[in-house]
Amino acid sequence: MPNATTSLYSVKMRASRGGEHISGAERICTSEHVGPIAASLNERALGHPKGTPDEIHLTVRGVDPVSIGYVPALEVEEVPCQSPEQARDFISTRLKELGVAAPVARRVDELMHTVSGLRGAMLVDARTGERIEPDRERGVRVTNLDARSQVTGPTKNHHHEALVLASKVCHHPKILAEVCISDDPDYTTGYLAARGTYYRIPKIKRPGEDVGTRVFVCAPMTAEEKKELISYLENRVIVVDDAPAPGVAAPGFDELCAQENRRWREADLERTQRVFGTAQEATATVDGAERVLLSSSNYLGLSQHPEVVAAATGALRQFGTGSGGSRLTTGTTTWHARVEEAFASFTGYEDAVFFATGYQANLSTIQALNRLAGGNLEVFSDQLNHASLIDGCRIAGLHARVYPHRDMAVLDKLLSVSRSEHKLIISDGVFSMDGTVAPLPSLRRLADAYGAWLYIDDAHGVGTLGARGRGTIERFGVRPDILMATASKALGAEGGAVCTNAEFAHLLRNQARSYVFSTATSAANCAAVCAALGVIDREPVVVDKLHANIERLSRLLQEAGIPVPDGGWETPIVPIPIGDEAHALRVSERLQDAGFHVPAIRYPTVPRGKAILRVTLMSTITGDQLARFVEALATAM
Ligand code: PML
Ligand code: MG
Repeated sequence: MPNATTSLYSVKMRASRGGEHISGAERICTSEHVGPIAASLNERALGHPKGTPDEIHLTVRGVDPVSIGYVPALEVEEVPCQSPEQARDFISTRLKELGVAAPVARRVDELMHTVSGLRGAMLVDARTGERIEPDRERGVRVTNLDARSQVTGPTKNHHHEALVLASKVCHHPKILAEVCISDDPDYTTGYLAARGTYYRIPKIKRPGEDVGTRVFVCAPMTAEEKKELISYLENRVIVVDDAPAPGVAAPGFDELCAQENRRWREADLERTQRVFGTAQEATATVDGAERVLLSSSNYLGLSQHPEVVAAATGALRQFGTGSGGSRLTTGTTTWHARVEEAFASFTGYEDAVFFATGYQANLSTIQALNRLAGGNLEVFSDQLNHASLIDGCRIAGLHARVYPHRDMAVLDKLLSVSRSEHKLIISDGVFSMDGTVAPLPSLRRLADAYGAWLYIDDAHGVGTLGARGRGTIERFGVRPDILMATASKALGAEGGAVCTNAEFAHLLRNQARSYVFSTATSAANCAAVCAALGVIDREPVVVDKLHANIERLSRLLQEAGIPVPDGGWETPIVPIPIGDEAHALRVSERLQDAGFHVPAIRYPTVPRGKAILRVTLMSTITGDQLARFVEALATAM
């Protein structure tokens, strides 16, 4: 029923993965803010360091404005605390000052440090020290609250959210005090709130310590009063009239960075780099030790091919190292013009536009396509697409409709209900983590049926698929409207070429931002790419060698009882399923020790519990090396 006064809504977000809680947040707002707030809470859920949720619940519920209570924010006082021991002393002293008997204060301290993992807070009777909440497993969850000063951001503001919550809690006459330690292992500031003051206590726990809970110390109550209190905490809508808290300094730059890095590490997202002392050849020096290299994208070994190196050296002598500007200023040499012609003729398109990296090519091309569509491009994107395609959509402000990996039935359905004039289907040609190939014929058919443009990023297909190494387009005999071919993988150099019709190529040269505003890649790099394309053209045997290695590895794996798809693998990316993250790391370590460099790929690059070893093959790896590898793999697993 429409309200006589302003309509207010409560917007709540709850995100989980496999049933496990990841994050939650809520806001109260007027109708025009519902959309943006829901979007920002959704973004927060998706960007949470604990991982990508598989379920996000967004609830929007009308709130009767007359029922809302307004309460003042607590005054914030910073406690100069140097250690968890000092924090405990401070809390027990303060509780005693509030009239809490020593044994009860000790009981609160004990609960704070032994109970964790509750979704809600514990209620403790100030006279007996007993827990009085009805559900001990869950505690009492304080919800339906917000602040007037709408402090929001893409990440959680612990302090502000806690201040708002404590202000609601302590406003109730039956609450004598609230004590809180964050359940975030990295967030070491906690608080005690009582009598209008929020005592902010730094170093309440040690970083990484697995404690975290809230205790509400309550005055003695009748059963009826307790019911009323719980209903207030859970259901009563409270807006906290907060002023920006004085004296609460934001963490300094260093501290903020350290916090974020720690969070990343704790979430198991931190990665380290391997340092190579030699070229990307079948045998390479990795972190000072010699290893058979089974993780490079130098699929055809062209980065060391004498012709490729000679071409780069010649151009280096003639043009020097840098290009001195963007393609539209000084950055176009004869080699830049030649590399674009070479790509166009290699792939059979009217023209090609060469960017410094494939990543830049995808970003700017999607942006330009959206602009071409008047800002109304509707994008349909495979769930496993490369980050550069996802980022391209994001940077263009597009919300892509994501279809399950290679699921043409779902794509068909999504396209059939689309009302957009301009539609774009984007897909990797070869998927970089699972080595699968996009169903190009079906994609082309659907694109034609629904009047969509088809964009294929064939970074891992060019040079590796098809008898002549033209990639997925040759493998299927299908022509996308836009083909992004990279020079950085099978071609052994750097850069990304957008192969397309003459008009769109012309448009890109004028409007693609990373082409216009980024310094061009060097002439030497362009010369290397031209030579690499020439080698594949003249000596398709390098491609045959790669195909032979893919077949050989598939056979060896099968013989060793390691799962391989029917008919064997088709691309040089061969994922070995392991499952458990820790086990994958162990297997990878054991292989290192046995002389093979194969990285473990873990969540979040692949789903949790689906860790793989990602083997990539080069044409230069010998049959003997592969046989020894599979033997070592079987032992390591
Ligand atoms: C929580 O994570 O829920 C509690 C955060 C405590 C915030 C303390 C502060 O910084 O004021
Ligand atoms: Mg918390």
